Amino acid sequence: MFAVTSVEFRQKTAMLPRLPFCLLISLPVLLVQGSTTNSSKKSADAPAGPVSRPPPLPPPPQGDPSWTLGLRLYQALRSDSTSVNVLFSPLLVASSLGALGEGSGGNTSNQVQGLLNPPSPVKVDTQVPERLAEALKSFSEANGTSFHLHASSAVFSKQVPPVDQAFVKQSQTRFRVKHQTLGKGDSKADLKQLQDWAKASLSGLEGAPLEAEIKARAGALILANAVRLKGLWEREFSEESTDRRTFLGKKYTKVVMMHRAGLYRFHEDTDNMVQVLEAPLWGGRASVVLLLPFHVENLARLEKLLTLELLSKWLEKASVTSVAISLPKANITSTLSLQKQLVTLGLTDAWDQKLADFSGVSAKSKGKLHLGGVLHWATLELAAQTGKEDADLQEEHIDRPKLFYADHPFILFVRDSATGALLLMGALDHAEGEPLHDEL
Ligand SMILES: *[C@@H]1O[C@H](CO)[C@@H](O)[C@H](O)[C@H]1NC(C)=O
Ligand SMILES: *[C@@H]1O[C@H](CO)[C@@H](O)[C@H](O)[C@H]1NC(C)=O
Ligand SMILES: *[C@@H]1O[C@H](CO)[C@@H](O)[C@H](O)[C@H]1NC(C)=O
Ligand SMILES: CC(=O)N[C@H]1CO[C@H](CO)[C@@H](O)[C@@H]1O
Repeated sequence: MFAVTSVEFRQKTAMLPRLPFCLLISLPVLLVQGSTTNSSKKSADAPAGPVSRPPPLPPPPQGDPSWTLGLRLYQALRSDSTSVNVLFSPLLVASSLGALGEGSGGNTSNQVQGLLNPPSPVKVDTQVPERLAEALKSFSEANGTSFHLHASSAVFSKQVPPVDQAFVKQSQTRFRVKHQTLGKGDSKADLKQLQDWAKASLSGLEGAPLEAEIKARAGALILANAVRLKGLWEREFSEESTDRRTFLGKKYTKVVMMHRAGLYRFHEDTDNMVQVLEAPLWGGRASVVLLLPFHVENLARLEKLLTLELLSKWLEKASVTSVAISLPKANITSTLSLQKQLVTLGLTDAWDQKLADFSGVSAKSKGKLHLGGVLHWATLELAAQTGKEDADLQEEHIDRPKLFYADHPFILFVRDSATGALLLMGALDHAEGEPLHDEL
């Protein structure tokens, strides 16, 4: 039933002059293999399965606190041109800031609100805490179905006055932020404690090293988030581990590419020269959105274009299309200290012992309690697996697929289908692999 032929692929690929010649020859074969891998299994007796119709679109990014914060934070991080492979959870950062906001007053509180609401004129959405709590719940319920997720948030305190128990309880039940105490040791001991927490939160995985220094003075509050996700596709990709191709990132490297031809939400913005693809994860509770420039380039041009309006438009325009996808098998791992970026975005008073108002965290907070750090550990695994092998999926009728060949840097999002919230945002600029010396 698959209308995919090598001839069609050759015609397609021949129109892409940037692809090295060696890829032109072998790509069609692999894609066809990928698309036909056990497609016959379900075709005989499969009636209209539960996933036969495209599920309804999630709520758009505009107006969602995780997207509002996520996009601004992403752009602040990427304004540093040395940034490589950034990844973070806008939902977890927003929730931790939301918890802190509940413990703050005055200008500190206003500045936190400013991060979670659309900019000038700040229109405060009183539903922000509820929205965040609902999104956290939705993602946690998708764990084990659409992805394997490990996620923790904590507020560490260093030699602080007694902390209000109502704040502790509210942070934990609503925002899933646990209160932890940093020991009396020096900054080296603090760092060790934080890194051990991150490692345990990532279920034993060693995150990337933290570049920033941690100097927690007495009265410091440190927000920490750790997230590790492995997505499980609705439909499996094929991979041939011995078949290595070139990823044209910061450095050219040899990587394993995964392939699949199928029906996906897809949009091509020819003015901005970017392809937008949304691939559902198993069970339909979440999806991965990829933004890929038409040609090999670093992501700076695309990043300057990004606004919530444009993203919402792209996601809305994406329609079910035959697409032949190739993705690198890769991990994106990133450890971040977000102080500089949050200051740039307007969170200024919280860091200053004299200006910070954390009266909701402790009654005796004046002149002492302040924000000492916002740390973030994240890792995402891009692999070929699906959620369940014998999912009752309908056969797809693929016709002259568009090529989505991600052999160069792309931006990626993981969003929740029910609430539309943004669990992860990141960029793959460099894929680990054997370096290629004779650059093409
Ligand atoms: C809050 O910020 C405004 C504007 O920056 C400033 O005029 C005011 O004094 C601040 N209030 C407090 C309590 O610090
Ligand atoms: C997801 O499920 C795994 C395995 O059951 C569990 O270890 C992990 O803590 C869960 N993650 C979250 C965020 O609940
Ligand atoms: C990604 O990380 C996982 C877990 O550490 C590992 O098993 C896998 O081999 C890694 N994938 C790649 C492509 O390096
Ligand atoms: C290409 C391939 O893997 N084909 C397999 C599909 O599944 C049937 C049984 O369900 C196998 O017999 C085929 O070998």
